[in-house]
Amino acid sequence: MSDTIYAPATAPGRSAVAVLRLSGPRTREVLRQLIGIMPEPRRASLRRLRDPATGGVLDDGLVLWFPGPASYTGEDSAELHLHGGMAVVEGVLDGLDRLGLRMAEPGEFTRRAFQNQRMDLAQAEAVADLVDAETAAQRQQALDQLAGGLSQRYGRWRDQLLGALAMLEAGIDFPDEEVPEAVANMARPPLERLLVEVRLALDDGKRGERIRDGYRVAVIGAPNAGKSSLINGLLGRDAAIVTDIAGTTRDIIEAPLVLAGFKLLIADTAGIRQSDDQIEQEGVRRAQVWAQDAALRLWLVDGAAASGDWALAKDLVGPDDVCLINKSDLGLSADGVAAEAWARAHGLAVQPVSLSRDGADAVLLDLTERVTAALSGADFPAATRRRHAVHLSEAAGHIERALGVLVLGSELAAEDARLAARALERVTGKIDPEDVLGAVFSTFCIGK
Ligand SMILES: Nc1nc2c(ncn2[C@@H]2O[C@H](COP(=O)(O)OP(=O)(O)O)[C@@H](O)[C@H]2O)c(=O)[nH]1
Ligand SMILES: [Mg+2]
Repeated sequence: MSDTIYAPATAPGRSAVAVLRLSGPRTREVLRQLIGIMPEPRRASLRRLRDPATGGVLDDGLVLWFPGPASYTGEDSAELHLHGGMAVVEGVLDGLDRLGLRMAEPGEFTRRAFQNQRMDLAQAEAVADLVDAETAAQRQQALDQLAGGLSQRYGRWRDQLLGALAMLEAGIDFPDEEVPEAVANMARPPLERLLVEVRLALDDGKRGERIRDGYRVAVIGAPNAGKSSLINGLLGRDAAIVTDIAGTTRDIIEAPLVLAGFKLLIADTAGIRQSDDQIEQEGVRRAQVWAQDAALRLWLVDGAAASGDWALAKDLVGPDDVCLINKSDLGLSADGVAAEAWARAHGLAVQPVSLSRDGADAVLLDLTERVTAALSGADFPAATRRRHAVHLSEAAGHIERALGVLVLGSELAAEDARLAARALERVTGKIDPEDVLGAVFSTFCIGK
């Protein structure tokens, strides 16, 4: 049986109200010692809390009593809504400690909810995501995941897989005559359909992860193209140093930006060029890595230059990226002409700007459209964390192998179908070992 835990559920520090939570078999007894007569279940009751040792008054507050199993954790639990002064909260925490209760680990309330089957692992992750949500899109995704949006998708795939598996297992039971072949032929179409569906879901541009973690936009280009000017224009503040000295920005400056309810992470990077300076070389290397991982690259070119520097960063961009030909106020020179021709030939969108004349506003509008198009979608995303995507592509691999060995007999294919089902089940935590659960719940805050 589990012990009884407690933790503040609100942020530490002075506040109007602070909430403490308790969960475990001793909750009822401890409440009685603090407040005397038990309140009605699930109704807020105003009570005087007293120190069980001295009888001294600790606070007047609202007490909520949630008898298990119909509670968040599935156990007997309670909430104390106290005045948010530090001495009040400290006093009650001390009292709970002296009564022999234990301070909860991060995520322990939700972990108990998971263990008592009040929610699955994907829903537990959604609780953490909701607590961390900073944008409307993050909030919506976390709420949908909490309501079962992700779990239902994986549950449906698993059911389809188990249907095919049942056919394969029937084939194993009839090892002679034409039956195995007939069975194998029956199992093929559902497995093929499932594989197509899973591959499609995986190929969604990491929509769910990018909503949760931020849509990463790398600003790249040769030194002096205007990268730092663009960052400052997009953020509306001086986040990066702008000078006419090439090589000023050496480390990556990452800044969050919210557009149309989506979180973006914009990075100012070191200008791409050959350099003997070790620090600058490292900066260029980091810029390249960041640019490769980004969802979108904004490639800046000094269009008024005629140095050939425009070509320094061209190997980092792809057809879905944007080429910004900067300094249009100075007129177009050889670099601008060459970059524009190259960019058009390679499928990039090309936009002339003058960042010293409010050019960032047009870029902001374009970014808003791009992030909305990239991250909106009808279905709940297949993965909102790397963990989900890893298990899903594992499942796809097994389904593919099952299809490949189908001609050799049902038995081999059944084994792979089973492994695919396992991989899907890991997402909702049906079969996860302790260490995986530990990794998930340790990222929670105390009191959740
Ligand atoms: N004339 C003109 N100068 C610009 C424009 N944008 C940036 N600059 C100047 O170009 C220089 C380099 O800009 P910066 O943003 O530091 O470039 P970075 O090295 O790519 O980060 C600075 O002196 C800026 O003031 C522009 O649109 N027109
Ligand atoms: Mg710079």
